[in-house]
Amino acid sequence: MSDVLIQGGRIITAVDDYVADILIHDGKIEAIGRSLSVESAQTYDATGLFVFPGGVDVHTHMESSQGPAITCDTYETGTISAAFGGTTTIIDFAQQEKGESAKATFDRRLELAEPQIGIDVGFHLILTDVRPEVLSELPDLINQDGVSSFKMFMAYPDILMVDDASIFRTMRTVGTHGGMVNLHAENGAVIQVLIEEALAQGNTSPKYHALTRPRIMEAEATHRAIRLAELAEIPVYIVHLSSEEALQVVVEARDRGIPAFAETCPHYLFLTIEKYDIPGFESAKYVMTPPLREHSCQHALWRGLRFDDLQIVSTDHCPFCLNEQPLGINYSKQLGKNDFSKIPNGAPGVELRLTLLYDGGVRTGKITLNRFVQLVSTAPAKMFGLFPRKGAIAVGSDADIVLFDPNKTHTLSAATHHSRVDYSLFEGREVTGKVEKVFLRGELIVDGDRYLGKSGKGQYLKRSASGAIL
Ligand code: DUC
Ligand code: ZN
Ligand code: ZN
Repeated sequence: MSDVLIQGGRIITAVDDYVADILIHDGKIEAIGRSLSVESAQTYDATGLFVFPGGVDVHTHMESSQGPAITCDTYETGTISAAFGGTTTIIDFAQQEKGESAKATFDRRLELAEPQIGIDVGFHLILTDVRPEVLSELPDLINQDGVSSFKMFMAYPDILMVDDASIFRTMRTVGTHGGMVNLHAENGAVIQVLIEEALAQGNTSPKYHALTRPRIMEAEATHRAIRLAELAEIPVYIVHLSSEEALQVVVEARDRGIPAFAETCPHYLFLTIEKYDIPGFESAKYVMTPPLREHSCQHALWRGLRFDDLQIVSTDHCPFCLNEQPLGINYSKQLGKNDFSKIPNGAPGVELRLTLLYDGGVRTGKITLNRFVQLVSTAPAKMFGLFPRKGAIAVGSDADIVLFDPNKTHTLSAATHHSRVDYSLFEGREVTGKVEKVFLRGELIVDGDRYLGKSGKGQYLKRSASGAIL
């Protein structure tokens, strides 16, 4: 592979902002300086563009089962979509089947993903069946396989939910080896009561998805998760935090010095609960968990992002088509046409994270440019054991680089995105700031509208157990 030289761009990292050239050799950043020149290098002019480290999205669900439903992006299409959005690393999920060993779960997922991925990929392991023999496998997964984070659900009884004892046992085991526990924090048992009550009253429309998942039940589970972690003396990471009340719990813990961390997602920052008032089944597009919240929560979330009470913006890309055709009913929200509790939970977004957060966060003055890079790249890489290989523009780091035009205005639409999903949460929204070129380990994989990457060229990332200390 020939050397690559990116000239004259404005390099923005989590802490820096300066104009310089970047020389790439063998997929790594070899040198950063003024007026670099290497005759044999393939040269790109980045004058007038921002140069970001590749995005790191630590929460995606590619070809992932949810009961009878399957997310509609394969590892191939999902990683292409991510690449167009300036994301060069995802951490996806390997979900344990009941009775399955943790190692078999990981092996099965890696085998499925590896030939397809166009960007680099790691896995969190979702534990659904915390038997003693499963716990005894976790140290090797952390230390040998590079799976250093484990997700559990406090929601979805009888399907995914694990009890507090299982969470606590996992925390103790994982903590001893420097791993991280991620929690979907909602009180699943109480939510189940509310769902049954709603259905018994004949309330079957998508809106009841939101009405049966109250903010204080997210806060209750968040509190429980953090207290369990406190007792186990390990850090804890709350996924897809959506509500002001849950955030208050995180803030309170952090103020006491507890290593509690959390992410939020663009849909909670830019969309509100009113979407469920759209008539008919169209509002099923917005059925994700937790649901969209009231506008007041958005103020709290932005404040959390600014003050580092929230550390990461991930997408929770979990796409299901609105329509049954062409992919089939199992890829579609139509599974819940007559019963909101059967609508597959999740929404797309892996392609939009950088542009949305730049347009709606940086350009509006809610966060700084450096904070933007911290939230979408550097902090996720640090939190999940990938830094400084990922999340940095520094000598020796992987040359995962995004050239971003801060002035280009474009309109978001399902007609132009690269996911297989048949809708966009942000259809018709005009945004300013666009990914122009994306390099993965020095190779140009996105050039404007052209995809130049290849399936299988992405690498599985063994992550270190560092985590947590940002
Ligand atoms: N939780 C997720 O993290 N993703 C999709 C659905 C859910 O409940
Ligand atoms: Zn979840
Ligand atoms: Zn998710």
